[in-house]
Amino acid sequence: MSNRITSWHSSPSKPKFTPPPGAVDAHCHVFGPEADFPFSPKAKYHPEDAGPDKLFALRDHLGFSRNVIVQASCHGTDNAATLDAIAKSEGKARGVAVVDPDISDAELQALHEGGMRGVRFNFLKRLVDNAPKDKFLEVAGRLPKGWHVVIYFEADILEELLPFLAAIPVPVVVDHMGRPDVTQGPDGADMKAFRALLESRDDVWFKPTCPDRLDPSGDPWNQFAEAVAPLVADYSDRCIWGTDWPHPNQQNVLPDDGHLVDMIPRIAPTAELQQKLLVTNPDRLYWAD
Ligand code: 0GY
Repeated sequence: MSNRITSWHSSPSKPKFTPPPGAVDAHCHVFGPEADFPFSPKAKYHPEDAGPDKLFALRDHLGFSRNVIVQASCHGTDNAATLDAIAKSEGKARGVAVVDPDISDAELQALHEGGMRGVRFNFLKRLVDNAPKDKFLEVAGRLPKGWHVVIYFEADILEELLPFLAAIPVPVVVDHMGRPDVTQGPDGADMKAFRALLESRDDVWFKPTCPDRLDPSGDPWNQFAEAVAPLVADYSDRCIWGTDWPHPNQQNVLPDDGHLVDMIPRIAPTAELQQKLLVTNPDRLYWAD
């Protein structure tokens, strides 16, 4: 592969919104550095290095206290780069791993000790070659205590995934709300289907994240704000928020992370909602022990 992608804004603005003390950016990634942590031969994109130093500088710039680092698909099932970033965070980061479903129980336990608290199952065909549901369920049944599953899919496959989602024996956190079409508005078909999933069990969580990916109208992403705020209000105990830095695969318009942070008071307008979204909820999932 060639043409390394720089997918992040070079000088994000300072947000107007000040996150509360202890706030967690609960969806971000690290890339490499490649010299230490080579990308997977199966990676679908080849990013520039975006290591822990850059991530922690952004955390401080945006006014956050902690990170949840989600293993990105470009690193495949080798979690070394993510574990390295967690280790360098001085207790300020936890992680979500991507694993080979044949992983041993001892290896899962080692990931727990390295700060992982969940596994991610990715169903995006442009990012991964296959997503073996039966094997995913097998590994979900033997995760370390307190772990959850993070799942990434697009709205058009939600219906076919329902039996699989219902069978997952631990809490489920849905990346970017399963990528609904936010232009349909808060009562559109995609949001209705996603609400039905949230109603189907009380341990399905979601990330009201990625306006830059979901709202074609662009920054300031008004359609995203309109479609998503009611979801956060109605399910305020089950949402966590993140920047998605370094925005894997973004190439045309790179989101200003300060502007992404300024989406928070638009989807969570009260101090109480902001505290849940940024502190209480991620604490329950990632810092319970
Ligand atoms: C995201 C979104 C994307 C990429 C990945 O692991 C990844 O490569 O998650 C995407 O391209 O939509 O949440 O980071």
